[in-house]
Amino acid sequence: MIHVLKFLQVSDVHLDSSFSARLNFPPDKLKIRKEEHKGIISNICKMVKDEDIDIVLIPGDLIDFESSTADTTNFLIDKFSSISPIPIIITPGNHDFYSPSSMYNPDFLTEKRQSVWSNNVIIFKHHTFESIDLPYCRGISVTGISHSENRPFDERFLVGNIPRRKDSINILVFHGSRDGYCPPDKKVTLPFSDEELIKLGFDYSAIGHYHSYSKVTDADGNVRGAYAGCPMGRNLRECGEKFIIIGKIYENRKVEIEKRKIDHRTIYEISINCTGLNHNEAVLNAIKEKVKVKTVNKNDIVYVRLIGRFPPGNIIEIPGNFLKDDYFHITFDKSDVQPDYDIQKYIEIPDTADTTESKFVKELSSLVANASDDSERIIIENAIYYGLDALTQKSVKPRYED
Ligand SMILES: [Mn+2]
Repeated sequence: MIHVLKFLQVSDVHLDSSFSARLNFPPDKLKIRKEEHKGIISNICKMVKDEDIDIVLIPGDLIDFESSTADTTNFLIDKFSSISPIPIIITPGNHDFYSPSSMYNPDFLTEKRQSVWSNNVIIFKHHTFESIDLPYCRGISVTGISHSENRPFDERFLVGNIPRRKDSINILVFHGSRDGYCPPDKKVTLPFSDEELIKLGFDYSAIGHYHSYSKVTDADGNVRGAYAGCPMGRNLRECGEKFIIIGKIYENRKVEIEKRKIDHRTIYEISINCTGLNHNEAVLNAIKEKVKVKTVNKNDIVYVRLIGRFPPGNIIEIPGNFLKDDYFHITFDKSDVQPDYDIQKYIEIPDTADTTESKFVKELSSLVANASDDSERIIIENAIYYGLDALTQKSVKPRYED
């Protein structure tokens, strides 16, 4: 069967946003990564030409307004005009919301003596759903909505009826929160459920906001919408493979989508438990082994978090060049490793010289000796560590074994 429309969907690029400080990029690597971030746009434009894409769908957060620069705006305007007349549909999100003083307003760009968006770039500007027909893509109608400044999207906008064109293939494009998929600490905006979306009757919905790929299918297993997620990772909440979507819509309204990786690097967060590793080389070996298993190739970005307990007084030392040549970038975070207490030392303190810590350890150790079974013994042993954390470090960190 021949498709009637081939689309490319990308969102949540967040151009001009900062990269996580925790990834600890040295200046040269950060510079490369920033170029690669912009390179996503160049790659997309190339794909549009190479793969005969009919339309580009961008459901929001293309750019971060708070930190955006005129340079990036001009870059986008230039790149997008290079694929004219292929339509590029933009429905601004909560990070690139439409406002009179936004780069999405051509009058504002003119005022600032910047060039304006080419005719193939279609930007939705209103806080309500609108439909447009596309002269370049016959029989296709696109419906979209824009986020705007100071107007929260708390209501369930997808409940009820959003007009569609009767004889067209109808595509819905928006930036919103699918119920049940919102990661912790992510803003809920323009919330909707799968049922609400499917009931609207659009042939396909291109959705932005969440940074992971996910698709919405109906009861018959047909694809009815999808999040591409962000196309490349910038921080530890964006670990793992990231994608854009290439999709095809057929005459019978069936939709086929394919996720495509366009960033050649992946961020991995790997935890190494140091408990029971009582010398530095053992820690280095454990890192080496696990990192090798969990990563894919030399292009990757690796964040190693050491956790657990290490003998008190000993310091984990990671040589400056450790595994550096094996990856684009690797960084080690030791800040979660806690000292492993020498319980015997507290028990051996004579009663006359007792400290609060030694009294506490002795008391609980006698409970360990009298524990009725293993599970009770483990609970009391853990309590000794938690108590020592509280007494010596004024904070309690959960033990890995819990
Ligand atoms: Mn967003």
